[in-house]
Amino acid sequence: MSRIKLLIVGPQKSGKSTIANLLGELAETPSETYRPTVGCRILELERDPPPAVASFGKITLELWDVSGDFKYEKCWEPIQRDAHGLIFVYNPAAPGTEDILNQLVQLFPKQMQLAPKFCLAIANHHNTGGAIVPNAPVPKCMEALDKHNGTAEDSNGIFQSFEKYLLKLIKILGEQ
Ligand SMILES: Nc1nc2c(ncn2[C@@H]2O[C@H](COP(=O)(O)OP(=O)(O)O)[C@@H](O)[C@H]2O)c(=O)[nH]1
Ligand SMILES: [Mg+2]
Repeated sequence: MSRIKLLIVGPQKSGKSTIANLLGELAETPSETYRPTVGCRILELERDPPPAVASFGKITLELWDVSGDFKYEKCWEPIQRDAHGLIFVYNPAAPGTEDILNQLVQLFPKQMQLAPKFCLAIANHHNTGGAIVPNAPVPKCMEALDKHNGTAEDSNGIFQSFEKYLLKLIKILGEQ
């Protein structure tokens, strides 16, 4: 049995909890009402290992859905302990997104000494009513990361990108 701890971080209202619920199979569609996450929420799910890394044994995935509100900044260091990967969720059209991402990059992967290969960036354009904006500029600090472009409405797309990222992560962790 292996345990993998992943943090989901990003600006407020970018869709972190929506995507965490989707990946954790708690909800298939976004909720109508916005409920800000208080501090952090942990979702735990069990997975069979991908066939390519069967030696890894059963996997317990911990998804830590971290509030993007800077009033919880003091909690971020303990939250980061023993995390294996990081998923950024951001809404490219929301004002101030790039500035907040720049700060979060310093406070999370840099602080945790996590290389870009351990990170995934999900650009969630949910304010467009589900339409994907293919040419939205990618914030500079997200350029080196694996990326997914889409909203929770395209749950298959999110699952595919997540599985690809997870497989890569498991392979790297298996080699360490
Ligand atoms: N339609 C749609 N709404 C979304 C999506 N992601 C987030 N939302 C809505 O945007 C608001 C904020 O989402 P939430 O996941 O709570 O953001 P968080 O603050 O980053 O955790 C909520 O009202 C969600 O229902 C999405 O992919 N599609
Ligand atoms: Mg939330």
